[in-house]
Amino acid sequence: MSFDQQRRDLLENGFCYLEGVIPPDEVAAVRDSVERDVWAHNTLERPTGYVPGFLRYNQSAAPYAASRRMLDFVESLFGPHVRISMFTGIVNGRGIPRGALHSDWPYNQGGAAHVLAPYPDALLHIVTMWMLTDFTEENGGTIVVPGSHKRPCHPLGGEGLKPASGEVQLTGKAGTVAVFDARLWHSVAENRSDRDRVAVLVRYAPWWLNLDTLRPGTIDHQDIVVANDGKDSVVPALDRATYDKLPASIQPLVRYSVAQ
Ligand SMILES: O=C(O)CCC(=O)C(=O)O
Repeated sequence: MSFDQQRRDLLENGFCYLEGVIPPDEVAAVRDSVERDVWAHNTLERPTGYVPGFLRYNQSAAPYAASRRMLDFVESLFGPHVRISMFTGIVNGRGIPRGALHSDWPYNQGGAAHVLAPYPDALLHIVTMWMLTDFTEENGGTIVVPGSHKRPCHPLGGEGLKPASGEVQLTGKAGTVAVFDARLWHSVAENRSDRDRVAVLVRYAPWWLNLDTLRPGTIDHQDIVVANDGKDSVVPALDRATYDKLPASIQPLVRYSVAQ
């Protein structure tokens, strides 16, 4: 599929696929190390493995997330000086149940810091799901609702737990990256297989999007998140020693998040 078609899919349907971003002969090593480190640093109960700030523990996907192929795509939408806003290791273990349909930060109305619905019709934040095992319907390829990024809000309350008309699952070979607009309604799908589904979730932001509400210790996190109900996504800072050891290609994308 051409670059232009991928961009059109993202803008019109809310998502697209970039295939082979991690080459087939390299993806197994990335998967094994991500799976190991998600379970080593997970704070949730199996079958949910979810580790925000994953670059602190594992850098195996970093060179791909900062590759020219990825950045050319993201920069074609945001321009230069893009940032990685979140880098999360995910293992959806066998047996994980379906989750609620939602939009991601900064649109998620459940977070303390959010863009007020009705959403502006503009792409502000990009979510990328890196398939490290093949994603299938059986093992819980993420559920998405094509075109839902054009709707004014995500389902609220218990509504998100109901299947939505037209929903599909993100499927593809390991090494594929599914790219979606953060407004797109999506949810965890049940993993009905006998194997864990392994991924990293990398979110990209333009330089002008305020990421401080995600960062404990900043004035905006204190005033907008903590001083209200305190509920929102948190991205732990990178310490200087970890940052210095990151591949040089990814450093400009995460430099803003180094602990002062
Ligand atoms: O793991 C998945 O398939 C979806 C994850 C998700 O919905 C999220 O992190 O916002």
